[in-house]
Amino acid sequence: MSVRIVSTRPFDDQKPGTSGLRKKVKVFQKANYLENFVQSTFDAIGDFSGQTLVLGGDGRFYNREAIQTILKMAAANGFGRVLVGQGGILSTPAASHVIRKNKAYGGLILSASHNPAGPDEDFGIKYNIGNGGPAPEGVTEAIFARTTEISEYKVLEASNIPLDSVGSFKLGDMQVEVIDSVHDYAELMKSLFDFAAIRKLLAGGFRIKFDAMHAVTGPYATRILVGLLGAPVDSVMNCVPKEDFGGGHPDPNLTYAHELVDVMYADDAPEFGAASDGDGDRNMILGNHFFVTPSDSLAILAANAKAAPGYRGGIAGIARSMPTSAAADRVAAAMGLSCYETPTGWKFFGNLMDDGRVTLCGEESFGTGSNHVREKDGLWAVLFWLNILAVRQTSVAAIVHEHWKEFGRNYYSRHDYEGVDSAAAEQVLQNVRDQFATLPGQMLAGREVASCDDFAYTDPVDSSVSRNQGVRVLFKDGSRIIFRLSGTGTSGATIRIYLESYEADASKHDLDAQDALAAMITAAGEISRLRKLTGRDAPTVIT
Ligand code: G16
Repeated sequence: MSVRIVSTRPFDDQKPGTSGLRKKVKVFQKANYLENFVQSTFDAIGDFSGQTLVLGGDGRFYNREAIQTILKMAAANGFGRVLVGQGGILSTPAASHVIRKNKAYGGLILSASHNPAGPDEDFGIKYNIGNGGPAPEGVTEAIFARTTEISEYKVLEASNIPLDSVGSFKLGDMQVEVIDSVHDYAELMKSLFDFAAIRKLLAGGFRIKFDAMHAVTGPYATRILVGLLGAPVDSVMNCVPKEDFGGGHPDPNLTYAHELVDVMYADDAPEFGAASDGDGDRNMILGNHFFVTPSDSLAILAANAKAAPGYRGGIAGIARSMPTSAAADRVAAAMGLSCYETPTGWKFFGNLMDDGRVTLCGEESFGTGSNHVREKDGLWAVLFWLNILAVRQTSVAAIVHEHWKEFGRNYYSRHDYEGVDSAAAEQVLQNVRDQFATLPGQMLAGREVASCDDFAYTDPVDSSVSRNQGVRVLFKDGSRIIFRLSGTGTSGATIRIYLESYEADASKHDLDAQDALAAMITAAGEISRLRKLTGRDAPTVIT
């Protein structure tokens, strides 16, 4: 087997976004496109000779082909060992755990998360560092810089490795271990949660429904919920990963997870429902006829953390992304804990966790997790909720209502306008920026504007600064309107508008969030002139 050095030319569109490089499959299939990005990553990450790389993906179309290419490139570039998930499957949180457990140098995760899959849809690749978390901006910038000047890549001339059963193979001087995709992750979950109590809850007739949306969590949910916790087989749905995710959009929200939503809002609905996304890091939590917002979920997990054995000793602190509601801040204040507000993107939590400042982290974008790995973790959140329900012996809705009664309710909603013309989307944000000087002091939606800014974050651990992370209109009563452009889409632009207002009075906690926020929603449209610029009358998705 010999190493081939292939000449190549840079592509001008390989800048990683919020979470790695995401493009249409057809783009990744262009000659040298994947290879350029992988070689640029290898060139940028330092000296890994003889070290271990973790490799796996969410099983979407092009996963298997990309894995074979990357294995041959890893061998040619001097890695000592690659741990690859069986069938090429590793959920994002499982990959994070495998990196940490094996003290790997890093990992390549092949996923475009919740974006649709198939020959005409999306593919993605991201590099995670040795702590198991997404590469911080310094690393992604170095990778991007390398993509702009790359002139050759290295690949081993070799046959493909069989991925479908666990085994050990040699690829040149490099060892390839095809590992069970679920085992290590399931062991980690057992160490954090009271499996005996959850098993008892489920055996007592507490009915659950988990929707893997034809994506990566299927094998994990089946082994853990059905195999280890004894849930009936029909407690899981869409649990065989498909290369096109069944033609769906595996984003666990009320719009895209409608199959689960229909089950949870039917007359004979189970007590608990949950869904995860393409690569297994997002989660949506539902009760019988009840939706838990991701922001509330983070706050509730924090307030009830001691129910789970893994967190019985207490939590160090909480972090949330800036657009996430301040519900968790109230819990942190009551518990005497620090609460950090970071830009959107799980990568910003890594330093805080590594430095021991926070245990729980969460984002409004259906992401919750803890320092057990360095990624958000969908099934972890499901098990945490089941553990709390097993201890408290009440319903999801009752837990949330009691939480609001104690801490107040942060009414919250996100309005997404997908596939908008990029220039128009930029202008929507600019329109608000143009009023930064005049808005403060004005009344908007019946509230006084306190200040406006472009959110900037200084990492308290390494002092790195990230600017332009969202346009904020902050009100005197704590309400907020935030405008941000998505960093994960692959065509056009997606405008996200995040709306939040706080209500302490428990007699006013039963409004529909859209009604409670109606005046703010109108105000957001007016100050941004969104309708005129985009031609849109209504959001594509409301969560
Ligand atoms: C990714 C990041 C998340 C982030 C989300 C935001 O999620 O991992 O930390 O909250 O993007 O996406 P956007 O920039 O579109 O608002 P995922 O699940 O796609 O990897």
